[in-house]
Amino acid sequence: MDALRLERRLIIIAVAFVLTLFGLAALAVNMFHVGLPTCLTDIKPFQKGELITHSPTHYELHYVARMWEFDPEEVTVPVGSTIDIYVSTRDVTHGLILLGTDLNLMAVPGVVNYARVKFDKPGVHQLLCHEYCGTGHDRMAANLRVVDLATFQAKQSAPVQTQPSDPTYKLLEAKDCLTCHSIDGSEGIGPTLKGIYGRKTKLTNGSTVVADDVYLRESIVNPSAKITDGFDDLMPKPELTEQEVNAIVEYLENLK
Ligand code: HEC
Ligand SMILES: [Cu+2]
Repeated sequence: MDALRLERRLIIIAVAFVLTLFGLAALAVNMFHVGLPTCLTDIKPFQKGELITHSPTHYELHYVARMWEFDPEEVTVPVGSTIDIYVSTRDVTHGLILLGTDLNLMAVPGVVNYARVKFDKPGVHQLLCHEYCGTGHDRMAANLRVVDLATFQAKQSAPVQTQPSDPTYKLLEAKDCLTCHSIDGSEGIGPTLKGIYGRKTKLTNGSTVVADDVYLRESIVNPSAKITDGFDDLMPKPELTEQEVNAIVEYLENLK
């Protein structure tokens, strides 16, 4: 008889223990907003990154990891936003951590992982890969910016490329391009870069060219090859990597 009572007591203790654990987990989720990572097998992995606005303070963010970058690389949301973050990979397994938050998700081929993060303070969070994925692993980085509402609204209404936070804008500034070239249409030591893509440019040799990718690239890496009419051969040959030249050409194509 005693053994039976003891057994019953042990069972009650065990059940109480399990219920307490569930209770604590529920408390963590509801009171302390601890996000439990979920593996969503019913969503198909996506190929493109995207920020979807559900409301001014609720966003859905699709990150795609691949060797060796994240898409999107730059995301900006206002303070107070909640973001539902979904991650996919296009190739191998990557791991995403968002510095300054609890976000830590694996990007595993074939599945979508999910976590919800709320951003209460302004700042820049770096997204990094923590799963070694090849030689470019340590280059994998992206930024998630949390800005105050006024900054966010100003950014929404202006074209993205001319934002000082744009990495290529920063590059142009760092390489002194903007001391001779404006991006707002005003004249300087050099012609304005606003609307340059597809523009008909008269050259000092009397011919006219249409500024396409090839011309833009040449104007940047070999400034003296063709001189724009009305200007002097004053542009120094810049020191740029192939990647930087690509970024600038792409930037100029979008600088309407
Ligand atoms: C010291 C001034 C100066 C700096 C610095 C400078 N440029 Fe120039 N740039 C010029 C001048 C002057 C011209 C027009 C003469 C010519 O075609 O070389 C020009 C021409 C150009 C053109 C062709 C414009 C057209 O109308 O077809 C492009 C594109 C260009 N620059 C991009 C850049 C980029 C990108 C940088 C930074 C890496 C840069 N420039 C830095 C002075 C400058
Ligand atoms: Cu990676």
